[in-house]
Amino acid sequence: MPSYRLHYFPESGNSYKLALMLTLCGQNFEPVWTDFGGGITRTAQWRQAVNPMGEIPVLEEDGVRLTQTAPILLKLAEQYGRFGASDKDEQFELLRWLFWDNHKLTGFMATYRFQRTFTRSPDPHVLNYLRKRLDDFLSVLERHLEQSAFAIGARPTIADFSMMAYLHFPASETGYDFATSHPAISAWLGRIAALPGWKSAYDLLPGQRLKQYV
Ligand SMILES: N[C@@H](CCC(=O)N[C@@H](CS)C(=O)NCC(=O)O)C(=O)O
Repeated sequence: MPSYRLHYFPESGNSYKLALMLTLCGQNFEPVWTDFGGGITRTAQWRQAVNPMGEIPVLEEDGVRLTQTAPILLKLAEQYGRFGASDKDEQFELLRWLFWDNHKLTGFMATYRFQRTFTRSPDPHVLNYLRKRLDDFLSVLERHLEQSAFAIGARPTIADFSMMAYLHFPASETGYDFATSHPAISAWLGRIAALPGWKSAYDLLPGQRLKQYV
């Protein structure tokens, strides 16, 4: 069984994607809390030693450092035979939603939440722009989940874990109360939270938290 070390910070939905997948596959990992708020990931030393891309998360598998959640999730799904695609058509759908999530949903939600909640005085024009884009992306997801129980069909996959990671944080952080604004997304989040062994980000990722300004 491989040994895992996850470099993370608790508010990182990207870290949560990997922590959740490992947990649901029955794998333990050593949590390596990283001082993202203190700016360590911007230092040349950290980039040289941990991740030249300057990003969290980093997953060490038997000492090999892996980055970028989408290919890591695909690798874990294949390795453990869980939450992946069962044929070529499903694989295409999985990649389609993973790419969309990285570019649109996670990309904008992570930025919006960070600016809104964890920075001292966010620029209202920037927040407004991000929120408008997000409203559109969330409506795309809402329409899709009105027709489909999970991202690519009737069972949960890594595409769901990728897309739900930033949406499951408290409304006080995301600025969205999905139960009111997006009932299909809210019901889907509930279906994922009901999976055996599911835990929230703040249950899986311990340690010092970023200061919240809202
Ligand atoms: N596409 C990357 C995104 C990783 C990412 O953006 N991580 C954030 C923290 S959750 C980060 O390190 N951001 C630093 C920056 O954008 O400069 C992945 O899926 O791993």
